[in-house]
Amino acid sequence: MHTIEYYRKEFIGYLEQKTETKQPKNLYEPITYILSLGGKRLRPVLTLLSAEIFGTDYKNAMDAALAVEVFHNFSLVHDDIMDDAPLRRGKPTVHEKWDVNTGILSGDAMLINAYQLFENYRGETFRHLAKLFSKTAIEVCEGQQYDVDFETRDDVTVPEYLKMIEYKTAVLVAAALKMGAIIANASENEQEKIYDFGLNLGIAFQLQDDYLDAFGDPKTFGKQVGGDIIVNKKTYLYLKALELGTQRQRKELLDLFSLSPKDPSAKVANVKDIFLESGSADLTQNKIEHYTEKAFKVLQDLKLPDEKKALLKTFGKNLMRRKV
Ligand code: DMA
Ligand code: MG
Ligand code: MG
Ligand code: MG
Repeated sequence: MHTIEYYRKEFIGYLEQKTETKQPKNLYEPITYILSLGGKRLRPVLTLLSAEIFGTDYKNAMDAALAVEVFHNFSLVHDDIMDDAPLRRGKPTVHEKWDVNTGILSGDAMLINAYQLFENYRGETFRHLAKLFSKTAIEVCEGQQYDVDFETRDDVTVPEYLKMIEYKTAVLVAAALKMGAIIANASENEQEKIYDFGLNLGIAFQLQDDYLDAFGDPKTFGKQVGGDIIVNKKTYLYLKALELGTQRQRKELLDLFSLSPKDPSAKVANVKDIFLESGSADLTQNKIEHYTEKAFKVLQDLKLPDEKKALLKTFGKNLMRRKV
């Protein structure tokens, strides 16, 4: 086993070496642009980590890790179009730098590229990886569809929101881990457990993503702070503020979310105040912790040496302390 940082470095080396392959000529630039902007490389690191935890060399999982990362970046390019986001990793989003058509097409090409990477696996391993990948891709699309539908709905419930973030975000985190387990030939029971760990961690991750979208530091966040508020995303912060707020706070929040304001920065500031004053911001922090702890509980049932579980726990703990 190695450190998390070691897996990240190894993965970045592999990514740089492989980015040149199979890109359509006219989409080469936007694809290499988004893939080389950086980011945390969380999901591919999870695939490598999981492969070694379940007993195979991480190098055997490199192509699956790359598929996961390329898929993730495809979903980001399309996500930024859907969310009307100007910034990604501190730089203009693909549709801002080029145009929406380029964003759609380069995203599509990346999705196909990601799938093709599984061709490097054989037999049952290929079959299981490809099946998991397709299932995950469809669920992510479904989650993303709910996410945009929620922008114009005013009857979204907390369970609906939690299901939506499970689909759009957590299933990929879970699949990244399960792919490592598949490549290492882990038992079905182990595969299910590590998937479940990933789902809970992924839900915590998205809750935190939503929290940081409102309360992140604009100097380091890399995305537009307040972007979710500007486009009326029905996040946990919003739903809980409506539930917990006073009559006045609820009315103000509904008003702020019902009009497109002339001054979005005033909207963002006012909404953030309501998130804080209603107690919703604190509650969201508790919920992040709740899902992280739930993930750690699942780990207890996995038959793995303590030091391997500790590595996954460190990963989870670092994730919860992130600022970007
Ligand atoms: C993103 O949710 C989900 C997917 C599938 C890309 P989001 O829009 O909150 O992500 P981000 O904050 O990175 O734009
Ligand atoms: Mg987004
Ligand atoms: Mg989105
Ligand atoms: Mg977000």
